[in-house]
Amino acid sequence: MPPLRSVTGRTRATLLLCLLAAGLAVLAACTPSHDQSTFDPAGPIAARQADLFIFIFWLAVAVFILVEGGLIYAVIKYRKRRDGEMPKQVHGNTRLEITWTIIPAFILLAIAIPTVKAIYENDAVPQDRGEPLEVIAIGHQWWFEFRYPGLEIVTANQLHIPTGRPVVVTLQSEDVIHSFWIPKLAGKLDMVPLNDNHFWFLADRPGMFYGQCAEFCGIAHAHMRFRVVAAPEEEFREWVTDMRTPVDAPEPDSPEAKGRTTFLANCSMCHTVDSYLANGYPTEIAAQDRRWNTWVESEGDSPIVSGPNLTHLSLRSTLAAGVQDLSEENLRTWLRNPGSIKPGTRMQVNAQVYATEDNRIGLTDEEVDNLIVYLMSLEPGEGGPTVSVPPPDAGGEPNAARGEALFAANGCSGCHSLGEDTIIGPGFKGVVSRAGTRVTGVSAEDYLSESIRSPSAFVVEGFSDGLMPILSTLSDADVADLIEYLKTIE
Ligand code: HEC
Ligand code: HEC
Ligand SMILES: [Cu+2]
Repeated sequence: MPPLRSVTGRTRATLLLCLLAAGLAVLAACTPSHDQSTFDPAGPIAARQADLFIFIFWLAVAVFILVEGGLIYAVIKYRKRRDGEMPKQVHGNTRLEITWTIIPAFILLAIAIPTVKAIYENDAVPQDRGEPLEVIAIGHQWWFEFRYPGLEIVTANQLHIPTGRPVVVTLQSEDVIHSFWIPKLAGKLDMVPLNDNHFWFLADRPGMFYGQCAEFCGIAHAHMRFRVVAAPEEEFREWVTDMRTPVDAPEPDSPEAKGRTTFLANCSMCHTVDSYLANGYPTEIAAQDRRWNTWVESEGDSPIVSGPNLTHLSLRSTLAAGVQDLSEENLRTWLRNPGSIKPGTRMQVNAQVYATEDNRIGLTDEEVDNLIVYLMSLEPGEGGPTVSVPPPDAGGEPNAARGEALFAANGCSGCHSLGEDTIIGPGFKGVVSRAGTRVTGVSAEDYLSESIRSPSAFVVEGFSDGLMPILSTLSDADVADLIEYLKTIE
């Protein structure tokens, strides 16, 4: 290394400037007006964490000034003054050494008391702030799933909560370790596979808060974000009602209708769009488990993986797990080539529709346009919340009217017309009379109930397997009623 003297005045000035600029950049990270700043807490958990940080910070500043001051004092006072002359050599000073052992012990105690207190306070869900809202947050590579077991809602990447009421979160992970962090509200806590973590938080004021996975979990870790929308109780209730309200059926032959058909054929194996249905919640949970297991069993090679629930997508404000705003333009870029927004998404790696030469979507521009119109039309319709299917008849007789309700409520009509036309699955005109002739030795009833329960058991010629969803929530009575309804389709 050249001696320091050779550094010219100009380089030194440049170096100093660089250092100052770097310092300024670091300080700028502390501005409370940043979306991910911890210096602008919006709830008690984050506030306690910030208070602790500030307290420890000033203690550290005091220690820094004392220690560095002592150091600088000693360096100047006892510096070498004349050539060849050794300064006075000293060894040990019991009194000083005891002092500087005791002082740090007291400092650690001063830090430990409020820290332990805050740990206990942050652990106890407040009893006087209304009934806690229960949420299950699940980390996936690279997006967040949110389930509301009490409200039977499933969504992704955007968590809605009421202000002023505690939210109790169960943290889970499907694949690797992720970490749940909403800088202005709470965190960080790890999401560990096969080991649930629990915590709670509360938003004191309404707002759109930024969340981020805080664990290096893979290639798109930095692109694994989410939003928390905190709104007054009434607004939150409106969102809950919206999420339980079906979309209006698209006009036949409209771009939405065409987009829906493209979606059912290419996307619905990984994405659910109708969790507002009567059985939507348990159905989606079972479907996600199945998608995930399919992926694991194939060692990552299956055309099906668990994907974000897209029910009422247009109510969300972001795309690709909080990375971009939701807009038609961004959707187009995302659908054509997800990797241009987020490298390594399983959507592009696994979906059949991207198994093209250049890994771009294997659909025409028109099909993509229709898909976009369809996705943007996913919003609560005029029809009001889902009419639930009545309970099965007590007598045990199959009930065609109830079967018709089940047919609509479970989305069968999206894929099966009542005529001869194929939508995604065969049209159901005369389905019962042909059912008995489909497979030799299998009666019509058995064929139909098997086709509904495990669609892969018999695959109709000319159709591909894996498109019809497995509706594991259908009871025996449900299947009997569905068949009774199919019998009425001439
Ligand atoms: C192999 C399963 C799979 C298929 C098939 C698939 N996707 Fe996806 N999709 C995913 C996964 C996984 C993600 C999450 C990507 C991420 O954020 O890392 C995703 C994300 C999305 C998102 C963003 C959701 C959000 O909230 O950020 C949209 C929109 C979407 N997909 C639409 C589609 C459409 C339209 C199709 C059909 C052309 C499709 N997907 C086919 C797995 C799939
Ligand atoms: C996403 C599209 C989709 C949905 C939703 C769907 N199906 Fe299907 N269904 C298919 C496809 C594709 C086939 C043909 C391939 C096969 O046999 O698995 C099929 C086949 C069938 C068959 C066999 C028909 C025959 O001609 O042999 C029956 C019965 C059936 N579906 C009933 C239902 C019922 C009842 C529901 C609602 C609970 C339903 N499907 C929901 C796509 C769908
Ligand atoms: Cu992560």
